[in-house]
Order: sequence, then C-alpha cells, then structure tokens
Amino acid sequence: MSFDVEKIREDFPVLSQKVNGNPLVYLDNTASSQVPSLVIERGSEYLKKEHSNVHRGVHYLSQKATSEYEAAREKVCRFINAAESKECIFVRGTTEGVNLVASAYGRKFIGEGDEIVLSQMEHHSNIVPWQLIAEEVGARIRVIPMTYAGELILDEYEGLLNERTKMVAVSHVSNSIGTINPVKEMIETAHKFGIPVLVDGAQAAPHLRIDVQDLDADFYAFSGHKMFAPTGSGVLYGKKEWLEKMSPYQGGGSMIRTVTFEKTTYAGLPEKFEAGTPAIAPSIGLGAAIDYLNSIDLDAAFTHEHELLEYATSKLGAIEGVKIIGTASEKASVISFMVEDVHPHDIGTILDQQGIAIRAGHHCAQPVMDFYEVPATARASFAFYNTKEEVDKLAEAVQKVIDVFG
Ligand code: 7TS
Repeated sequence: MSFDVEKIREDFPVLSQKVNGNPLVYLDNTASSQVPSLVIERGSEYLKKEHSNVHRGVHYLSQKATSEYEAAREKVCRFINAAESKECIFVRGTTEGVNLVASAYGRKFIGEGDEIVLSQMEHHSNIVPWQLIAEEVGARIRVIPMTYAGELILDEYEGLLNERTKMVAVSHVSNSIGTINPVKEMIETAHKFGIPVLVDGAQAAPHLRIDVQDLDADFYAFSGHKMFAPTGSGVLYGKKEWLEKMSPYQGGGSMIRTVTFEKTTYAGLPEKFEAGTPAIAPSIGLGAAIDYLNSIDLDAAFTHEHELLEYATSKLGAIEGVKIIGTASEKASVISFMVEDVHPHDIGTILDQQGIAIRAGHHCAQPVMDFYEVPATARASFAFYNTKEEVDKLAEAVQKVIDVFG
C-alpha cells in the first residue's frame, strides 16, 4: 500500500491554512512538529473532563488524571521498548532530560580530572549542561571530531575513551546537518570501557524507530513537541540501575517518601525524578501522539520522509549557487544549505513571504557552524505530512532568492 500523504495531511488542521496569501508550506519540523487532531482532541477532553492533580487524591478526578498520566507513560515506554515504565521519567523536553542526567549523574559520578565525551555536532542542550557540571567538579570535555561530510570519526572516538571518561553524550540525529550517528556501535564501544552513554534522541524519535534495549542506551532523552505532541512534554529514559544510584535532580512534592527537618527519604522510580506537579496535560498529549503514530503505517511514513529528503537534496543540489551543508551517507530528513552570499535570515524572510517556513540561524549548534566556517545556515526539515509539491515550491523559492540577489 502506498503512503497516502493527502489523507495524512487531513489529520493536521494547521497545515490547511494560508500564510502571507499562500498555502502554508511547513518545513521547520526539526524545531517543532505539528499536532494531529487526535492529540488536540485528547488534550481538550482531558481539560474538559479529567483535569486534576496526579498522585495525591482519593477523589475521582485525581484518580482519573493519575491513571491517564500513567497510561501515557506506559505508551511511551512501549514505543521506545523500555523494559519497565519506571525507567521513563516525564520531563519538559530533551533539554531538561539532559540537564537531569548531567546534574544527578554528574554530581555523583563525575569528579576532578574526569572526562566527558561529546561530539562536534551536538545541540547546545547536549553541551552546556555538561560544561556546567564539568566546571563545578573540575572535569573536562573532550570532543569526537567529524569529517567534512558530517560523519563522526569513530577511530578517533575510541581513542578518546579511557578510565577517566565518565560519560559519552551524543546525538542520535543531528538537528543542524541531519546525520544519523551509529549510536548502537558507539554505545558498544563505550561499554567496553564501562562508560555509560546518554543519547540525545530529540531528532531521532520523530524519524526512526527507537528501541532503547536494542541500542543498550543508558539514557535516552527526547521531546514530545518534535514528535507531534504539545510543548512541555518529553521523556528521559534511564536504565534503572543508573536511576536508582543517582540522587534526585530537584526536590519537592511527590518525590519523597518521608520528610523531617533532619532527613528526607526519597520515593522510588519514576517519582524520585518528578518533583512537583508534572506537565500532566502535555504528557497525556504525548501518549495520544503515540496512539496516532501507532495508528498509521509508520514504516511507510518514514520511507516517504526519506524520499522527500532525497528529492529535496537533488532539487536543491541542482540549483547553481546552492551549497548543501552536511552530506553524510546516513541522514534524516533535515537539509542545511547556503545560497551564494545571501544571509540565511534573508532566505528565511523571503521564503516566509511565500508561506514557506524554514529555519535560519545557527540551530543551537554553534560548534557545527564554526566547523563549516559559516555564521548560520538555512534549514528545511521534513515530516511525513510534507509533499513533493512542497519541495518543488521550496526549490522554486530558493531559485527566486538567487534571481533577486544575483
Ligand atoms: N537536542 C537536539 C538534537 C535538538 O534538535 C533539540 C532542539 C534539543 C536537543 C532541545 O530540545 P528541546 O525540546 O528541549 O528544546 N532543536 C531545535 C532545532 O533544531 N530548532 O529549534 C529547536
């Protein structure tokens, strides 16, 4: 059965609007994806009929909210094939997930003279939290280099690992250049040295099937709003062996067993890492987004996305004056590009006038921009609801930019 993209588009109400007099062409999915009706309706249903606080009431609504919130956790856990739902911590997004590990793992297991290994292509969310803890404890950051195509140099990676290395933190898919990193192989290498690995899965969860047990990831973080759920939802998966050993990240309600002024004992997993009232509605929305993904032919959707990537790469690549940044052999549907001397912000603005949404900037990956010696790039990123016609519009609009500035 071929993938019926027009039918899928009907599920996403935002896509049918006009922007600046033109049909919206939404190609900024890497920043945030759009939300299907099923998720919108689920959120509205929750707020209309089920809203209450979780884990604290004997009354009907609190029990209902709790069971729906926990049902969402179960769905997420099955989706990434976690062994147990208590290994899935609800967080606000990838950023909070990485900060949680950097802080709660780092304060316990990273000390003076230790090393944290990151890659050249990380998003700032997977750099700055590690710098904060490194500064606090006196550790140092080491960086896996990459080739000009945007592929990590695995021999050099292995050479960076030693008995002082206390964490490898690497993105599964780069948000700025789209590279899919061989994280399973990288995890296996780190484990030979007994080093845990955190995978930043923000850009992988919307584009690849994730199996945290098959990857053998120690930690895996992702954001709901990049996978068709509302903002404020996200998950940190952690192996329970690590989560149990780590101290809490934040203190507050829900994460305790007993509190006295002398001593507090903590709740078990996952509550130990969910201090305060969590993002109940967004998390239930994430559960609904997973229901949606389970209801479509996801493999066909991912194949369609990949076809869009190849089509867009050849269309943009054929335009004289366009340079694609990041040409790894394994890529997700993200294309960064430059157009002659035109500043990416000008490209973004001109495209916006035609209803085409792309992102222009450093994509929170300044080390990648430094590597390619550019201040910024233009970036188009596709979801499975995008079409070849939209790629054609993108290519025509980019040609127009060249005509105007050339
Ligand atoms: N890691 C990666 C690889 C990302 O792409 C992003 C967001 C984050 C972490 C942070 O996710 P958050 O949900 O916690 O903010 N990336 C982008 C982007 O490419 N454009 O806008 C946000």
